[in-house]
Amino acid sequence: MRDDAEDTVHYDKPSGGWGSVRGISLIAGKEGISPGALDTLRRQNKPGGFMCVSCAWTKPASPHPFEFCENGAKATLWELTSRRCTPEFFAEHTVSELKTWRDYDLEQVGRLTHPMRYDHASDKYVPASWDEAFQTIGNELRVLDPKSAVFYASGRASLETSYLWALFARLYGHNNLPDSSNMCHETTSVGLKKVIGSPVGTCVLEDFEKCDAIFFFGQNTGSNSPRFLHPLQEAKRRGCRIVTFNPVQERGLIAFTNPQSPIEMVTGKQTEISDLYFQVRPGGDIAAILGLCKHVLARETSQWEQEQRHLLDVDFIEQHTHGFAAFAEMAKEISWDVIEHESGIARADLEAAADIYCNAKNVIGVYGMGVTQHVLGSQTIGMLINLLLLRGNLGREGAGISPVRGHSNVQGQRTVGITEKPELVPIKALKKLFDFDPPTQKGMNTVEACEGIIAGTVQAFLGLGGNFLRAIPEREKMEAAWVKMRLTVQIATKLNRSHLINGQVAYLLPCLGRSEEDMQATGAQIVTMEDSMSCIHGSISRRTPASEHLRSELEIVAGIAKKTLAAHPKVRWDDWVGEYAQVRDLIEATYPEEFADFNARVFTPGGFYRGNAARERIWKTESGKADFTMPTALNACGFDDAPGRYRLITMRSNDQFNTTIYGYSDRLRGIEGTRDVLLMNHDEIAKAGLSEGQIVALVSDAEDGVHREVGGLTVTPFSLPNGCVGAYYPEMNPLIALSHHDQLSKTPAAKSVPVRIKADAR
Ligand SMILES: Nc1nc2c(c(=O)[nH]1)N[C@H]1C(S)=C(S)[C@@H](COP(=O)(O)OP(=O)(O)OC[C@H]3O[C@@H](n4cnc5c(=O)[nH]c(N)nc54)[C@H](O)[C@@H]3O)O[C@H]1N2
Ligand SMILES: Nc1nc2c(c(=O)[nH]1)N[C@H]1C(S)=C(S)[C@@H](COP(=O)(O)OP(=O)(O)OC[C@H]3O[C@@H](n4cnc5c(=O)[nH]c(N)nc54)[C@H](O)[C@@H]3O)O[C@H]1N2
Ligand SMILES: [Mo]
Repeated sequence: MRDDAEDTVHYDKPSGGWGSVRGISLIAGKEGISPGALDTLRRQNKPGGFMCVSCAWTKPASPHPFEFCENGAKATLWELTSRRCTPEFFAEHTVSELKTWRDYDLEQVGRLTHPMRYDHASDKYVPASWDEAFQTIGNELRVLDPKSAVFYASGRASLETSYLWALFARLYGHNNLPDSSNMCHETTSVGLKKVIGSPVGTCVLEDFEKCDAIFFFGQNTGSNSPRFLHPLQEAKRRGCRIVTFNPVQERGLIAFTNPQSPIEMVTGKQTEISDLYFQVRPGGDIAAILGLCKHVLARETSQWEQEQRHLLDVDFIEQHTHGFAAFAEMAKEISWDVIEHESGIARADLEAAADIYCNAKNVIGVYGMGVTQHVLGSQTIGMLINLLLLRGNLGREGAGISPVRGHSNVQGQRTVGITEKPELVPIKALKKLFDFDPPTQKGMNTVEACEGIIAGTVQAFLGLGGNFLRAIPEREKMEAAWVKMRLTVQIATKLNRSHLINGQVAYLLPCLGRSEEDMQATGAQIVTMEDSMSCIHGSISRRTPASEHLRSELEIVAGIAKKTLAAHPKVRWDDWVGEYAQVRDLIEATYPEEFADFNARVFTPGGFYRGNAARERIWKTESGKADFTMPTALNACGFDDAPGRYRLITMRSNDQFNTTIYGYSDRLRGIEGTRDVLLMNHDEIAKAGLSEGQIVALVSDAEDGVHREVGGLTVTPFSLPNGCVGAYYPEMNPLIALSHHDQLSKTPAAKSVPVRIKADAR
C-alpha cells in the first residue's frame, strides 16, 4: 500500500472505534435530542423494530445488541431532533434571505411542522391547511397536460408509498418517475442488467461468510455503509483476502475497530481490512480490471501447458456465457503499457491482485459510486463481470456481484414500479386491478426531467423527499429554469435548498419520518423496504411524531391523488390510508412472485428474500447467457487528458448524508472544520504553481464551453493520484454539465468531472 505522505491531511486511526462513538455523541448534543431517542436507536434494524433511515445495507437475522453504526445513529438522531421549523420561523425570514444560508443551517432549524404555501408577494412561506394544499395542487394538476408533470422520489419512501406514488402517476397519465437512483445506481439497473440480466446484486449476506476474496471498487464502506464492516471483519478473520481499488485511501477499507466489541475498544485492537490497496486513477477501473483479466488468462495458458488443468471455469464459460473468445483475444492483445497508463497501477501490482483472484475459490465483486458515476460506468460494470465470469464466480454460494446501494429503500422503489420505462411496468396486472390503461409512452428520468425543465416543457414538479436541486448537476441553469414552472410541491421532513426555489404555485408539505408512529384508522401502521440484498423488512415505530400536524407520506400522496383524479370504485385511497396492509395486498397482486404472502412475512428475521434469476444462473439477457463485453475505451471518464485539466472526484464526507450536512468533521480523512477544500497531492500542487492554504476556484472544462465556477476553495495536500483533484458533493455540483453522464443509463458522471484550477480567485 502506498504510504500517506507525512504532511498530507489524513487520519491514521482505524474506522469504527472510539472515534465513531464520539461522532454519535457529538451529533446527539448538536441535535438536542428528545427523551427516549436512545431507546428508539436500540430498536433500530431489529425484527419488529424500525429500519434505519440511512443506508441500504442489509439487516441480519441475528442482529448485534446495537445494530446501528455511527452514521445510522446520526441519521436517526437527525430525524428525532427536538428543534422545529415552524410557521413563526417562516414569518421571520424571507425565502431570499434563507437562500443565503448554508445547507447545514437550513436543516438545523429542525423538523417542519405545518403545511406551508409560498407567497410571492411577501417572499415568505405562509401556513396552509392540508385541505387547501391538496385541493389547490389537485386543481393545478387537473388543468395541466399530465405529460408535463414530473413525480420525483428520493429513495427513502416505503414500498407502500412508492407503489401508490407510481400508481398515482400512471392513473394521472405519465411515466415521469425519476428517482434518486437515477443519480446513483441506475448504472447498475441498466448496465448490470444488460450483461447478466439482473438489475440488482446477486449476493446475500451468507455469501460474505463463504467467500475467499473480495474485490472492492469505488465504495466507501467506513462512511457510507459502516455495518458492512462487521461481515468484512469476520471475513478477514476467516482468511478471506480483500483487494481495494480507490483513488482515495479510505480508512474504513484500511482498518477497523469494532465499536460493538468491548475488548477491541479497550485494547484498541484493529483488523486490517485490505490486503492490497491501489489508488487507481479516477475512471481507471476498466483498465485495471482488464489488467487483472489479462493476467488470469495468461495464467490459464501456462497452467494448461504445464499441467493440462484449467484455471478458468471452462464448463461455466461454455454453458453460461457468450462472447468469451473475442474478449480473451482483446485482453491478450492489449499492451501492459496502456493498462498501466490508464489505470495508474503497475503491472506487478495488478498481477499480484490477479493472483489473489486466481487462488480464491469464491470471489465477490463489490462496487459503489466510484464505478457508477462515470461516462463509461456501465462498461466498467461489464468489465467487472468479465472478471467474475472467468472463474464462474456468479450464481453460486460465496461468489457474485454486490453493488452497495444508497438510500434505504432505493432498490425497493424500483421493484414496486417507480420507473420511467414502460417496459418495466406490469401493465396487465395494473389494468386488471384498477381497470385503466396505463400510459405506454416512455417517461423522463432525472437528466431528462432536468432537460425538460430547462426547455420549459415540464410544468409541474412534485418531490417525494430529497433535495433535487442540490443533488443534480448544472445547478445555475436549473435554478433559473425552475422558477418558471407552474407548480412545485415538496414533501419533506426538513427544510433544504430545493424548498427555496419555487414555481408559481408552491407548497412545502411536512411528513412523518420512519422513526415516528404512523397512526391511522386501523391503528399504528407498518411500512416495508427492500435492502441492497433484495431482502424485504417491515418497520414500525411507537415514537410520538414531531408535530401533530404531520401526515404520513402515504397519506399525502393519497390526499393529492384524490383531488387530482376522478373517483373510481377500484381506486380506494381512503381505505389504503386506513390500512397499509391493503396496499401490501395490492403489491402482492401486482408482483405475485416476489411478494407472495407479503403481509404474513413482513417481520421475517433478516427480511424475506425476493429472489434473483442470475443467482440461479438464469440469464435474462438478449443472448440468454451472461455476456462478456468489450469496452469502447479504457478511460471511463469520457474525456481525454489535456494540459491543466484535472479529473474532479466529488466526495461524500463522513459527516453528511447526501445533501444533509451533519457537521464539518470528515474524521476518517482528517479534514476538520470546513468543506471548502480542494484536495490534491503535493506534486500536483507544486506543478500547478500553487501553495498549501491558497484559496482558488474550480472552473468547468467541459467541451460545451459553458462557464461554470465554484470559488473559495482552500488548497489542501491529500494523497490522490496525479491528474486528479477532490472536493465535496454537493458544493461542486454547479461544475457538472448536465450532459456529462453514463452513456447507457444517464447517471451523472460525478466521479470524474473535467475542471481547471483558477488560481487568482479571492
Ligand atoms: N453516511 C452516509 N451514508 C450514505 C450516504 C451518505 O452520504 N452518507 N449516501 C448514501 C447513498 S444515496 C449512496 S448512493 C451511497 C454512496 O456510497 P459510495 O458508493 O461509497 O459513494 P461515494 O462516497 O460517493 O464514493 C465511493 C468511493 O468511490 C471512490 N472513487 C471515486 N472515483 C473512483 C474511481 O474512478 N474508481 C474507483 N475505484 N473508486 C473511485 C471514492 O474515493 C469513494 O471512496 O451511500 C449511502 N450511505
Ligand atoms: N456531485 C455529486 N452529486 C451527487 C452524488 C455524488 O456522489 N456527487 N450522489 C448522488 C446520489 S448517489 C444521490 S442518491 C442523490 C441524492 O439525492 P436526494 O435523495 O434527492 O437527496 P438527499 O440529500 O438524500 O435528500 C435530503 C432531504 O430529504 C428529505 N427527507 C429526509 N427524510 C425524509 C423522509 O423520510 N421523507 C421525506 N419525504 N423526505 C425526507 C429532507 O428534507 C432532506 O433535506 O444525489 C446525487 N448527487
Ligand atoms: Mo445514492
